[in-house]
Amino acid sequence: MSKERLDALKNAHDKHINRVNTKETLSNGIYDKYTSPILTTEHIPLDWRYDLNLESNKYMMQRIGVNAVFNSGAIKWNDKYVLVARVEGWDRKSYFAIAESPNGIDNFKFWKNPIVLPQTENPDINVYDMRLTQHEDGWVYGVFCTERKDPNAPAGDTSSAIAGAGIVRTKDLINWERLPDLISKAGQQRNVVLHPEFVNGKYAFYTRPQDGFIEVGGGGGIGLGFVNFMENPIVQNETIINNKEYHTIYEMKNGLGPAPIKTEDGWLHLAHGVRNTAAGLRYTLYMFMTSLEEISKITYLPGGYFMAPENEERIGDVSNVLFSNGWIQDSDGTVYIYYASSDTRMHVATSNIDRLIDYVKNTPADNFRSEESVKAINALIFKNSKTTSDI
Ligand code: M1P
Repeated sequence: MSKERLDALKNAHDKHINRVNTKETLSNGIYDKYTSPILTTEHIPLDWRYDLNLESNKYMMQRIGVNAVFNSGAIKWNDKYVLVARVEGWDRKSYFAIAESPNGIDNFKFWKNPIVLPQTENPDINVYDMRLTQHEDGWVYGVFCTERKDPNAPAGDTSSAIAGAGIVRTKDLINWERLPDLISKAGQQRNVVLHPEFVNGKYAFYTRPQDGFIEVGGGGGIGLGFVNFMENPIVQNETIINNKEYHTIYEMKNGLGPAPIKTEDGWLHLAHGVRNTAAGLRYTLYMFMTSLEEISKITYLPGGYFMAPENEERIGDVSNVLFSNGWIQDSDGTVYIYYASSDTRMHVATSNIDRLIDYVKNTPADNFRSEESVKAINALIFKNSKTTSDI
């Protein structure tokens, strides 16, 4: 009986990880989405979850469960599309695990073991959302959120936590060296990302200072600060470069996604914006571009969201959420945008550098009032009336 069950589990798992993913038809022209998620709990190897010995597991029951696979860093490595996924167990603890695909779209398979993350003197309680940066200093850095119980929480408060930025680096994605956590003036930090180049000889970090664990409070916005030495990462001159703003898709908070991509026109950024609704927080993705000469200067900021949860993406552990902390630019200009839906599963969308530059440059900016939005539509209708006669 359990032998049959084991065979059935193996078959189902093989089918799942070898499933072909196809492009959805008729996209919005900005990017293409795909019909299937690329990483789910079903992708987790059976030997991470089951005791495969029929004697010690006569019912072939799952011994260790996985609740969700989401928010993944991404890198092209040895010709493979590699994700450092956030895997969350039934016990609520997240950890990192690497999955790779030959084409970036499907056939993602986890490496043999999850990453064993070295610890600092103050061990992490929970870790998540690693951003990978291939830095010009020769290292691949992983910057992630490390969460620990708030030592000042009143007795009986068993939820208050402090979020900070943990840092690791590697040259092979196998051996990870832990560096000290980022030190900044903000009470808490999440969504911290390392810029891939030195700026005036310093490391540049995008930050998201916040007063509380969920609420950014009086702070917030995407910040930029500088660090002299990664071995002693103290952020200096942290300033906000992209603030939260009333009546936008990032009214309540925002945070940078993956490390930016360098183009001839500027640095392309992908970020998430959060607004409140009667049904809770809604997370969507947006883009902006910064100047090559002055990376703190935003040169283009399209209005509204770039990507929002659709159909089944809307539903999950934390519904109505899209979150991205990984993308890959290929040598032919293709950009693989890896995003998670509703803190539950991973997806891919594809675009290319030219399309994304066109998007950030030519999408009307948010002018913060309905009347202005109508003006933008009417300007487009007018332009079309002059240029198109046969639609
Ligand atoms: O639940 C949605 C997201 O919430 C957090 O993002 P932020 O710090 O911007 O609110 C993160 O915990 C992220 O992992 C999660 O997907």
